[in-house]
Amino acid sequence: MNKLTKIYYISQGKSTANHLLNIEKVCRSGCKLIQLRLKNLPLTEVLITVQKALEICNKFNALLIINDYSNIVEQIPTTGLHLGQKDGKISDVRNNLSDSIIGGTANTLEDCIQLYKEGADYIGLGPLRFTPTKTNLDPILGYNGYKEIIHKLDILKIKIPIYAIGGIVENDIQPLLDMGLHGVAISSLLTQQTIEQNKKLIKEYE
Ligand code: TZP
Ligand code: MG
Repeated sequence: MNKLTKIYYISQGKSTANHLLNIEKVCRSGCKLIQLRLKNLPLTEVLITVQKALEICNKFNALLIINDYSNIVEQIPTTGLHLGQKDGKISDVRNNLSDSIIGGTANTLEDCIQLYKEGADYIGLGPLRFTPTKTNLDPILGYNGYKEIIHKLDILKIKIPIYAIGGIVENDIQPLLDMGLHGVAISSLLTQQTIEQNKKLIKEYE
């Protein structure tokens, strides 16, 4: 089965305990692709949280992708890695992470081409619209931004799974998939909805 499912959860929370509760809830809802996105925390707390997140994901047979910490992913080859634009090059870590899925963040066509050349397994392209979930948000793409970038990648014959990200609501999902996006990376919607609502949404895009 392709591990890169259409619905990709990006964790959020006021504390690491809250991140873990949200991850458990979204796993319980049937999501099989989870990113642990921790910011500005001491390494020991990150390590402990990664272990706990991994236990939850393993229990639900979901793939855990860790944002930022390539050293941790090296120690746990069953996890994947996501690198933001300022987090180093995928090509620099690829050799040590031959078994892991590695994704990168993009905001422009040029970013996508670069990530493709570096050997990314997927791209998170965004933001679709404003979202309070991420600080220092890149310029907003809107539907037209995605259409233009996907069209140009098509002309260049560059094929790579691309996830739309940023402020995504349920009504965006089908139009984005129809545009040629591989999937959607969502934080707030899945964090805020009930498990029942999430189950219905995730089942629809299995
Ligand atoms: N990168 C671009 S937007 C974003 C990230 C991590 C946050 C997406 O969260 P939400 O709550 O679905 O807008
Ligand atoms: Mg990052």
